[in-house]
Amino acid sequence: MIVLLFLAIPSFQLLTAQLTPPENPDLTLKATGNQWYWSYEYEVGETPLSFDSLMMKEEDRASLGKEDKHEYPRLLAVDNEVVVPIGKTVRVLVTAADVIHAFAMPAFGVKIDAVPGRLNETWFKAEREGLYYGQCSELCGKDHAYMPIAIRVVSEDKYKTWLAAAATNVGDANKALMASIDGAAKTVDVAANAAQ
Ligand SMILES: [Cu+2]
Repeated sequence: MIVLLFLAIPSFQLLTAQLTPPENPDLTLKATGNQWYWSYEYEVGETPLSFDSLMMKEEDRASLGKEDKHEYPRLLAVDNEVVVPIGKTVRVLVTAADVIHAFAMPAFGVKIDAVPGRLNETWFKAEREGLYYGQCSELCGKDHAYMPIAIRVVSEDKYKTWLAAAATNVGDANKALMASIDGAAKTVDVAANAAQ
């Protein structure tokens, strides 16, 4: 009992911290799990931006400009990444459209169930630019292993440019963003995924 008590106190504190943003979020994102991909919605402006994010097929590497297998690993790379600004508190609302999934991003310390009919809330604040990968973490059917999560953390300027372009065409916005990152000196490529 005594040992359990000592474990319980910090555990509950950590649980609360994981679910409560430390300040008013700068951006709210909604992630919806589907069999078998994620769809995202940005709460921005009058019309929310929304798009689907599917695992990249190997044959699409060239057309997506994602030939670099270190940066875009097989089974983790997606067609459309979530793009967020660095150093901002991002609230993530997580739900599912069909069965239970789970939104997990180990490098951000985020893992939360995506339950149909229920809106779970978590948050993160990315401190390094780069491309981060996570996976669905609740067995959700035959393609459970093939619905990765990819979040790209970029500077505020790049985020704003991307957001404006994404309103018309997400695919083109992503290509322009990738080009602007490749053009600049790459300080961080695939960041901190070793934390997994
Ligand atoms: Cu799943």
